[in-house]
Amino acid sequence: MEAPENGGGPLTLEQAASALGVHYMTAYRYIRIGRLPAEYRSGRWYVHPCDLAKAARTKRSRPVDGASEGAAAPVPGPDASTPTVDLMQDRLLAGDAAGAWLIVENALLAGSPSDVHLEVLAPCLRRIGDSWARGEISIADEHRATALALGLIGRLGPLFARRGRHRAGTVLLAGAEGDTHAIPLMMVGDQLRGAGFSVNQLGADVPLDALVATAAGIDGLLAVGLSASTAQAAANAARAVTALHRRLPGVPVFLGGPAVRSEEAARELGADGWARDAATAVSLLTSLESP
Ligand code: B12
Repeated sequence: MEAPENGGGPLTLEQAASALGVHYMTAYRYIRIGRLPAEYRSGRWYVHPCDLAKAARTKRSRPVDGASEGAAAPVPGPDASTPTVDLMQDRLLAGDAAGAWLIVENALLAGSPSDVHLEVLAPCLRRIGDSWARGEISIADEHRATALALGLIGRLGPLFARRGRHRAGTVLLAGAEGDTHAIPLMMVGDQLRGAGFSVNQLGADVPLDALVATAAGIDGLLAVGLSASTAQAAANAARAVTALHRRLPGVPVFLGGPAVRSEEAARELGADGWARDAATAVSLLTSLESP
């Protein structure tokens, strides 16, 4: 990185880009995704020289906009605290839809849409939920971030479209009655579709009678997947499992979600199986096809 010649005062975007050795549009993207702190005054961006070193270090060790820097940022492991997850958390909490989408685009250069779900958005949302639970952010902050994450997941959805052979049978997905958490189901549904399953997605908070009636009306129902994020939802899911087994014997019912922590816990609630995340859910459903 070249030392900027401006006497230590704030740098224009062009000066900052030149000091970093990148195109000014790249520097602008660094600002949008929170990698380069900057101030917007009278229609121009200004960067403090002491913030340049941080952006330059990140550029060498883990490029965020791989398209312009040669290599894409590696997609982090599950729940890892990495620059990608940090940056996404920062942009979600700032309510910056464009900046958050840039991070998604960059992560897609290094990994699949499934990686973006499981290794960027899911850990980020969990961290945001934990911050709220610790009282570090307000419920409004959490809601803003969640609304933005829902938009990102919606934009990623078509990328899971599967060309070629589709698998036989339909998987019915639903949130347990009283459970308003829809994102886990969206991720599981998209990933099952990506693996070639037909998915009938009912979303969050499905009343028990409506769930059973819908399941009974599906030709070639392969399995039902229920999600539970709270203890009350897990109790309601157990009732749903019993009702589904009674009405549709032979159709397996799977459980997942943060309130069902293990295979053992799922079995205790009457379920036929459990998956810790959407990728494992795909393996579970796939195993039904190949005895
Ligand atoms: C976003 C969010 C909300 C949003 C949901 C918006 C929406 N449209 O989805 C809103 C604001 C509505 C909300 C409400 C509440 N929430 Co909330 N929420 C969250 C948060 C921050 C993120 C959830 C999420 O999307 N996670 C990311 C997903 C992808 O991860 P996941 O849920 O683990 O899902 C994966 C696996 O579990 C698995 N999986 C999930 N379902 C299934 C199903 C099947 C069949 C299979 C096979 C696999 C599977 O695959 C998924 C993808 O890999 C979490 C924090 C957290 N730790 O998760 C809290 C969290 C879940 N909420 C919590 C709480 C307490 C609440 C409220 C009670 C708060 C309140 N006092 O009002 C209410 C509950 C209302 C209700 N009756 O349901 C707690 C739950 C604690 C508990 N176990 O009881 C959490 C953990 C926050 C915390 N740290 O305390 N919440």
